[in-house]
Amino acid sequence: MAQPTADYMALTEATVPAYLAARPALRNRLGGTPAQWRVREVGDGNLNLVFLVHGPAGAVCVKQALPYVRVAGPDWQMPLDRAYFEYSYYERVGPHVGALAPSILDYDAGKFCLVMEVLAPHIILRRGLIAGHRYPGAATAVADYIARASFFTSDLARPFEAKADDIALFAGNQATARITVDLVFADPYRIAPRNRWTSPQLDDIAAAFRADAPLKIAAAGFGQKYLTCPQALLHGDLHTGSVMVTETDTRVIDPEFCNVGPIGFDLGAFVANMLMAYFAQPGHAEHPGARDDLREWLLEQVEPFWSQFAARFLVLWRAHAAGDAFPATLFTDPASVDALRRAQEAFVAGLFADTVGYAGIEIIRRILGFAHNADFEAIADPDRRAACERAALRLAHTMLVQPARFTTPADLVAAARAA
Ligand code: SR1
Ligand code: MG
Repeated sequence: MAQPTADYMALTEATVPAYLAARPALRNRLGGTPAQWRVREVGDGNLNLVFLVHGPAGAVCVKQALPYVRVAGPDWQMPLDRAYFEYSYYERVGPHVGALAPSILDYDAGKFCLVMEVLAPHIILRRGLIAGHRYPGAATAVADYIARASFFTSDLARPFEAKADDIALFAGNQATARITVDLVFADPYRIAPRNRWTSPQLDDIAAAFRADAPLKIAAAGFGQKYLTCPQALLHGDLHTGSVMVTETDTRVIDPEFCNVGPIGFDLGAFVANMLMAYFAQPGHAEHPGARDDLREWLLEQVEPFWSQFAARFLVLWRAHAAGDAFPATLFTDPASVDALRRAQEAFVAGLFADTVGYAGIEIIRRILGFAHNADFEAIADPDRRAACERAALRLAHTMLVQPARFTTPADLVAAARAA
């Protein structure tokens, strides 16, 4: 399944119309004739082709896996089956998150092609933040998404057999997990050919991190947890580039790095990317202070993000405890109900600790590793960029080596300000 089949060919703007015309439901959705369809390849992520196709009656988005890492070129080969895992993830999570995910219209196993609704007039959250916009409901919508997706795929909501099936299925998504294992948890802390950073400005801190034993132990511990703690089905790459927004609507996309793992991994990815947006704002400011209000707003998102996640997760747990973990039948008398409430709160507090750790790791890998993010990359002046990145790295370091300092979102906000 992973390698190109006889049926596989990478689509182009020229071949997409014939491809869609042969799939009746998609042809009908677009309307008219293939000659009338407008096709644009818009993929700007690291891995895939993405085509937007507009016809007289409607539109579709076609996402196709390439047999290599797009941003690196054909020398970095990559199996195609990430498209299948992305489709499988949507199948499982879609019913629980509803309109927080795009509607999936078609999956073609031969061409490793996923077809979904076009999200318009949505834009990528990261791009909107770089442009200086605010999206009032985005952080809480993503929190809601993670709470629903993780709770309903955990042992709290389902018999263990269902999660065991997910573990077995998504264990096959090894190519993306390998990328995470290397690029997120290891490479930023060692000399690795794919690493890069703003140099020479950050040479000192990159070297210091590589020599920092407590930091490496902390990062490796979270790496081990990523591999050994199958709490729920994860999105696996939930940064601000995986969220599309309007002023009033939020959708989570691109779950091809999905696997079963610790819930804090998704939470931490989102928090880290909001924090990086915060640290990057001075680099985008048209004049000193021009982005101060937006910066403040970005920091203020951490608290409602966390509160929404925690509240939603606990509400779901209290209402839908149908799984083999903490069987509801054990907690019916008042003393047990009370004890369960305390255990639930302790569990969520543990998720917060994981969130802080995984957020620190995400920040470090986006600045010192291979896959950088546009928040910093779009700052043309390297001195200015490095100043923003250094502040983010300082915070990330504290998050990993002094985790006891972070028990509430307010701790995180205060430390970000101080950094
Ligand atoms: C080679 S892929 C690099 C990164 O892009 C994806 O979006 C993931 O974040 C991955 O780590
Ligand atoms: Mg992606």
